[in-house]
Amino acid sequence: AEMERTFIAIKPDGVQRGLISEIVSRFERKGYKLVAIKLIVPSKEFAQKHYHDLKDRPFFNGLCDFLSSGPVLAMVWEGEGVIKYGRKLIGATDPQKSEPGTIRGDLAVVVGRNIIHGSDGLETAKDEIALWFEPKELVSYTSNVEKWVYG
Ligand code: DAT
Ligand code: MG
Repeated sequence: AEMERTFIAIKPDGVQRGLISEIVSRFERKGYKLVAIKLIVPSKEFAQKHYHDLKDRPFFNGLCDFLSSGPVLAMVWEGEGVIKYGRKLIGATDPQKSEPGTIRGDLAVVVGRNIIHGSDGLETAKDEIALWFEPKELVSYTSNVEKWVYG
């Protein structure tokens, strides 16, 4: 299998609303493998690094204040096509436009409180994993269900 890794984070709103298990279970049940997980409160400077691509957008400051306002559940998930399909599970950026059945479609209402982040491509996934995790925090292990998920 062509394994890839993506960075997924439950933002402070998702953590405060008690949606950790709901969100983790969607990735887990799909068949993806969890390779790193930690709960952290990012500083504002760290949030600005994470969202550096958006620094010229009018909502950038509020977005970084929000991301650094409380605990974030940072994760790395591994699987075939997990970067693109993870974004599908998450749904459109604006929950008003996210399809029902997606995480944001089912669990969020407005764009400023859309509960979850997922990397949008191979390069951003690499950069975001490197920003949030040290190499030793990424756990490589054999999942015994792999042969049943991938054949
Ligand atoms: P995504 O999180 O789907 O990758 P993005 O990278 O374009 O979306 O934006 C990052 C976050 O910024 C997004 O999850 C919520 C916030 N955001 C995006 N567009 C916004 C807007 N028009 N108003 C307020 N917040 C916005
Ligand atoms: Mg994005």
